[in-house]
Amino acid sequence: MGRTHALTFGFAVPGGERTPDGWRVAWSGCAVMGVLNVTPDSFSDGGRHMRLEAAVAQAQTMRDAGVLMIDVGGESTRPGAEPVPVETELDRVLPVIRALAGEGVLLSVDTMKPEVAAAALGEGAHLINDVTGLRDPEMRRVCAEAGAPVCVMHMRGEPRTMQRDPHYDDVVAEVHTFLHERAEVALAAGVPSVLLDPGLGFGKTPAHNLALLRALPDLTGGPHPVLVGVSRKRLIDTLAGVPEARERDPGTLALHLHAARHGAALVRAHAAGAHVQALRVQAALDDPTR
Ligand code: HH2
Repeated sequence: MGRTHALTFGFAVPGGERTPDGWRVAWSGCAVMGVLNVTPDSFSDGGRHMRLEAAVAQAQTMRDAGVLMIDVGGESTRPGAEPVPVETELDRVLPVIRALAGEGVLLSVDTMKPEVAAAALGEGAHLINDVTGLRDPEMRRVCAEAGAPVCVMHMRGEPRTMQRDPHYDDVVAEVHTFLHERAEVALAAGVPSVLLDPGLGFGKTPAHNLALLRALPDLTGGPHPVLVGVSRKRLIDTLAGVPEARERDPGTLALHLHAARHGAALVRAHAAGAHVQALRVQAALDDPTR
């Protein structure tokens, strides 16, 4: 069996157990965060789940496949993406959160905006996935007040410009130090628990991404669960020559299985069912009682 990971929430959540500190969701080995983008322009699933029925059906399929949580996003963060106004993001995300709130699966919201986070948490979301790593102090306040955990991700710059010649003296040290510092700040502000994410593809060259993937044991050996997300990203094209994003699931699985073997608690994936299956097989291989 893999290592046990846990997140603490300040409110009752699906699969959560009451503890003196709040509600605890624990799992062993690597679980799946299914991606549900309610956007017209996400790089691999843009426009596919803009209708509410399509989004709900996709979420139910992922839940039934066995994902631990579903990450709902209303703003693309692909390299070069333009920001969307708060109202637009709210209009995309809130109906989906409302529809899924009773579906018995943890709901994360992929947003950089405290207004969107607050409204989504008010409608039944459980966790905030902030690709800016809580840059905005208001985001910390919103999450702490609601009792919601945060996925703290590392990004160099902003999506519009982040892939313009990113530079680090020591990418692994810089990213890991950033994540540990942001985690401390978040916990000190009252956020009940955090996930850490090295932010693969966010202001990083292929060499930076590979260095971070190879250094995962340094990050996963720490006190916080680690999320890894390379699903269908350009890195797979660079490594294996797959220009079409939707054809990158085999390469995604190879990298996510590596992440799982090196201690990742969650992988963020579009092909959620394939990931649940592959991770179960890998976990069985690693289980000496089988
Ligand atoms: N990657 C994307 C979006 N959000 N969040 C975390 N924590 N980690 C990631 O690696 C990550 C993320 C980009 O992928 P996707 O959501 O498919 O595309 P888009 O940003 O175009 O909607």
